[in-house]
Amino acid sequence: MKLKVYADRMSQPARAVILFLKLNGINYEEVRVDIAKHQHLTPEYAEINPMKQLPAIVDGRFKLFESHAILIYLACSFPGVADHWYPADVFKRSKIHSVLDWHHSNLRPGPVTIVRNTVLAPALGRPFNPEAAAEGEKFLSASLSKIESIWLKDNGRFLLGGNQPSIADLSLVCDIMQLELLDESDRDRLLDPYKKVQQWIENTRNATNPHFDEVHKILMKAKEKRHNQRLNGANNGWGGPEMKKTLLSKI
Ligand SMILES: N[C@@H](CCC(=O)N[C@@H](CS)C(=O)NCC(=O)O)C(=O)O
Repeated sequence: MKLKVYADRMSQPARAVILFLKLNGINYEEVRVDIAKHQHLTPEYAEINPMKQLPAIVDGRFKLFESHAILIYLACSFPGVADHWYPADVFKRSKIHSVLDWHHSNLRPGPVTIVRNTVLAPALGRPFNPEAAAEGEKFLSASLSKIESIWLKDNGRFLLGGNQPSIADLSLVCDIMQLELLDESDRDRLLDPYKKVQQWIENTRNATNPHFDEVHKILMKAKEKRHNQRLNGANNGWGGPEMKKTLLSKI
């Protein structure tokens, strides 16, 4: 039975999983679970992922949630996955686990908090919350500094050195890419001080294209639509009825 991936491409960890599958030519069926329509909260989906979050996979009778665990499972159980994604060497593998564990409670909350309390707030039925967004910015800056001073300190192309990316690069970059939803000037302001991070994002993108751009197309479309609405002077921004419609069809 074909591997099923439950995903909404507006979700960062879902994009990381889809990107990995595409890069490795793994045959799968993408089952769209629309977060905006609360499809992840249905009892049917809870049977697949009791946490009611995306992504999740079903491989035959085996069900799995949590994107890091999914990436590791896929790397280990499908033939033909190149070693650099999740090396057999226990030392290299452990270094990947270390980055991934750090990612969950350090890098991830920054972009999530910023985007949720600014551009997505109205579509999520929440008020804008500049204080929370500012906290998110602090969190993000601290994490980007750590990435530069620890994993990119020797100017390697990827987080674990070497010339090829691992699952850790996919996972972390997909989270940072969520900043594309912000105003261009805000995104640039946040990333500008981190030249090594910018270079690493570009390295990962180049190493994984055309799939990288394809999985992120949904973000770019949402961003472009917002930009056009602003140019047309539509008085609705992210909170207005038009953008709300766009986002609700995309997040
Ligand atoms: N640690 C989880 C995070 C999953 C997660 O937060 N998914 C979000 C989308 S990015 C979600 O499903 N949110 C809906 C909700 O929590 O109600 C993973 O890496 O898979």
